[in-house]
Amino acid sequence: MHRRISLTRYLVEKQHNDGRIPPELRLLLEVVARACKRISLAVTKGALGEVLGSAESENVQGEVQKKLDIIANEVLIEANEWGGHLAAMASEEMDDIYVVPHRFPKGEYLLLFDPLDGSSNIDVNVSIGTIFSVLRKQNDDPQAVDPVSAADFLQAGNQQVAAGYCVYGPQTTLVLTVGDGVAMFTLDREQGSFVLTAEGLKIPEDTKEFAINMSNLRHWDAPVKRYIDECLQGKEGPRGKDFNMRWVASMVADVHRIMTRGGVFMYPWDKREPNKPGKLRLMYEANPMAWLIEQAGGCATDGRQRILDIQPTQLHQRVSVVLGSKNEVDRVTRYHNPL
Ligand code: P6P
Repeated sequence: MHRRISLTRYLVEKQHNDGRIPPELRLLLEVVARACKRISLAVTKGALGEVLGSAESENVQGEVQKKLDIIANEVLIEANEWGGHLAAMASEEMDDIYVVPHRFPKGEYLLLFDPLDGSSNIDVNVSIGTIFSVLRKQNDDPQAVDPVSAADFLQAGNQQVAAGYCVYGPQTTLVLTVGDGVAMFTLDREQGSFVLTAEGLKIPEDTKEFAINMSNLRHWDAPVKRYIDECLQGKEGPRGKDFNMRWVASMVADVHRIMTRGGVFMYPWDKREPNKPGKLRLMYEANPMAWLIEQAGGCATDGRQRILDIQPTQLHQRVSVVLGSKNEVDRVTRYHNPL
């Protein structure tokens, strides 16, 4: 067991000892973690908190919003808007960016989040989570009419300065990177603080576990069908080993399993919506998860290119995702890019 280091102490040491993060970024990450604690409390209340069920509204994705989606979004906005560390926020649950109101001080950071990923699992008590990504506002033109716009958010994932997720499961666990590896913090509910429980996470380069929604098999492209078919053939097939399958349908939970024991997660393009590159969102799902996975020694592509190198053109654009154990992701990418 680690010497008991709180998230606050971990971030202070990153700031002072390593010079890794400036004070405003440390404040931002502490505020996001505090918001995740509040979301965790709302989630664990379940039916007792009258927070289950649909909000009878749709988000920009055309998906029915759950009450907890909206609660989580509001918690993150209210926690972060007054601190002076942000210029604006973007969320899966909001069509447009949220510019920090004039009455509050402004900062140089941009915060993006999926406030509650895995909503379809909320009402059935399966793990869900918050995903967040931090960018730095690039152009600082004080004369600009609009101090910040959606265009400021359209930066490739390789520009992130921090990324993380919080999974609300049997434990509430915050997983974070600021670019020098991945650390994991478990919420001590008695103390009300996140405590460092693992750092320097490393994803095994090989795995026997894949995560994909098999019900979409008939809709996949040939390279994905080939990869999954070879896994299903087991030790008698070309892979020479048996595979296991897991699919939680909460990206946060599936990625956390991979972060903890390896595996490969896939949400590829499929022909149900041929004009969309995939289901998952680039800016606040794929980019933060891709950076975390790479920081832990894994790989993350859209089947053809590194996710973190994709230059976004729209705030809510989607992307295919293949991420996890390096040698498996490389294989899937090879199948998409035959020589
Ligand atoms: P499907 C949750 O809605 C989500 O965005 C991801 O968390 C998850 O991996 C995926 O969608 C599940 O999608 O089509 O299997 O329900």
